[in-house]
Amino acid sequence: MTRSAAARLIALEVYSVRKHRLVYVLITIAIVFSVSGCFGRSGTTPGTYTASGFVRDSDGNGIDSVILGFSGGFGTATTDIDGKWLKNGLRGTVTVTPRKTGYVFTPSNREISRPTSSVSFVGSSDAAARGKLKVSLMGSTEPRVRSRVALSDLTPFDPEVYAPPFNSEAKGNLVGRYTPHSVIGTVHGMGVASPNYRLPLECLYTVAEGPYSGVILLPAFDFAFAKGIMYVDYLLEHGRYDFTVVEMEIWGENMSLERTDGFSILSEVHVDLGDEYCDVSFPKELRGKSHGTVHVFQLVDLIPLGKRDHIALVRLSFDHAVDRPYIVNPDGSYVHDLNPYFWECNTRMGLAGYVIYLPGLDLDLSSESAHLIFDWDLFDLIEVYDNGTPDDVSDDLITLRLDNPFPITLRAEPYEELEPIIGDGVQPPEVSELDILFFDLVEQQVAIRWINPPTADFRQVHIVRKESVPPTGIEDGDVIYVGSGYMYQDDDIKLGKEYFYRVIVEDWDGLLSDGKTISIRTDPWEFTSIRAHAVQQSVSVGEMVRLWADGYTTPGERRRAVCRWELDGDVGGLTYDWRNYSTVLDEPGYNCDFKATKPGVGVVTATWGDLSDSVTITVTE
Ligand SMILES: [Ca+2]
Ligand SMILES: [Ca+2]
Repeated sequence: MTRSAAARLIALEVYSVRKHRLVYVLITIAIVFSVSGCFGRSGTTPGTYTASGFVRDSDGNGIDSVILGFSGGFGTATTDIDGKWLKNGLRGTVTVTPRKTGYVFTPSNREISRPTSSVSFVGSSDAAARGKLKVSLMGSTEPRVRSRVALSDLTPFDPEVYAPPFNSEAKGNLVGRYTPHSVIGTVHGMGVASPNYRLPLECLYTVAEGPYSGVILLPAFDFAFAKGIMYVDYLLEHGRYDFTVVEMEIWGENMSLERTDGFSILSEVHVDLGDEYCDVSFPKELRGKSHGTVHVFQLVDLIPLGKRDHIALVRLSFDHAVDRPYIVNPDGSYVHDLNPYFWECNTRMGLAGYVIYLPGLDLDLSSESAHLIFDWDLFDLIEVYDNGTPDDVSDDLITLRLDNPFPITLRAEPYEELEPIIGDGVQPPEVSELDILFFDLVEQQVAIRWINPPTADFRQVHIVRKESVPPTGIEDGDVIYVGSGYMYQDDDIKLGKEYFYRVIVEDWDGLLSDGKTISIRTDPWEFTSIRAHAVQQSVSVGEMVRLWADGYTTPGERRRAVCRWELDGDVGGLTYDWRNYSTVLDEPGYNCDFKATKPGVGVVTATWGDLSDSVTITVTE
């Protein structure tokens, strides 16, 4: 692993630790969308299936005595003290509806049609929790009135913070402005915060790798066309509309994370620069992606700031307390102890990348349900400077607008359900960036990610699945998904098979694309060795250490190994949830934490099947 790759992973880790509690909430919520298999249980009647799940509050605590009603005469189930419920003998498509006096549930019901162990709900005892909240990213490529957010008294970005030559006259004259037609980016996370809480606006999916953790699958969007990307109704629990910060983190460069760890990270700005630059190959453009007069750049290569070689994570904070846009850490270097908020708090984080504060958060969501829109003004976003040589276009400089590299505003609009759009009569284009992964972790699952096509009359996609051979069309195989989403987790799978998925786009004319097909084998992960790791092996009493275990396959590929964890030595305890500590964890997981309580030497052992590996940890006063 190169040093910079290691730095990237560390930054992700730091960030995920900081968000630990939020991730926990996220898993509670995200799991609502995941359907995982526990088929093949003994004692079930042929043709019937078993479903189970949890009902928890937004802090992750189980809610007991919730009655779950099942449509079709299948009766009810009731949650236990941990919020868990289970129902045998279901058949066909059944709607599950939770109820408990004084509680409101998100979602209010769910439809199931196959074995699943994660039909979960988030409950709130705040009866005022009503309404819907939706978040979208929208890019406008048309000239228009800038924003409904008051921008009158803003000070533009100070060009002195830009990297050379953009901080001086050396860049030459502005010779062109262009509007990108596609801005593809991976969203690392979004959230809202106030001095009293932080909550994620989660569009992420996870694959469980232990009781409280999961592999995070990051979505990617085309910011020019992404609409209605997520529903964040759970924010309305406890009347949490009084946040003063909305934040979003996006990746600025393409990054191929190891396949078993999740989908690759994407960042591509597609812009047609016309005939003048047809034969010019800019030093930082993605040559394999550029075509004709269209040039493709990673976002970070268009940002006129410094330290390109560091992590290209761009953190945008829309903050009520900010009266002008400004950049923290404009050189993009690693910040070890950033307090991301203006109020006094204990929140500390490490981050490599840019932190950009944008003003104008003035949202009132308390009176009615709302639609939060991250509105990216793409019109003339790209500027070209002649580099002081007006007669030579080959050395011209390309950058985001220097007056404001991030013309993004956040606004709230009345909530509306998706309305039909007038079709253009043309067959829709295909999805792009179609990708697939197989996971053999706590459960077995195939995950598929795609970007919906950049067409105004896009309606939804259909995913058709078939074993062993590719589906030839929408009628050939099982339709496993219909919707306008961007990711699908398929856990109704068998091991040792090859599955083909055809993703077909439907537009508002009712026209279908031919479809794109992708396939994967579901062979179980067999390890020939495992290796346990600790972030550090020498700690003081009171400190925590993260441990994890990797498994290696015969071809030598590294994958996450879901192991049993055991501590030998009276020096502390192991935990998944930072609340309960023990010497043996009763469920397997990919990672756990060790807390040191006494000086001495302890040995932590991870076991996977017949394989095991140990880490020695020395605890000092
Ligand atoms: Ca020039
Ligand atoms: Ca059409």
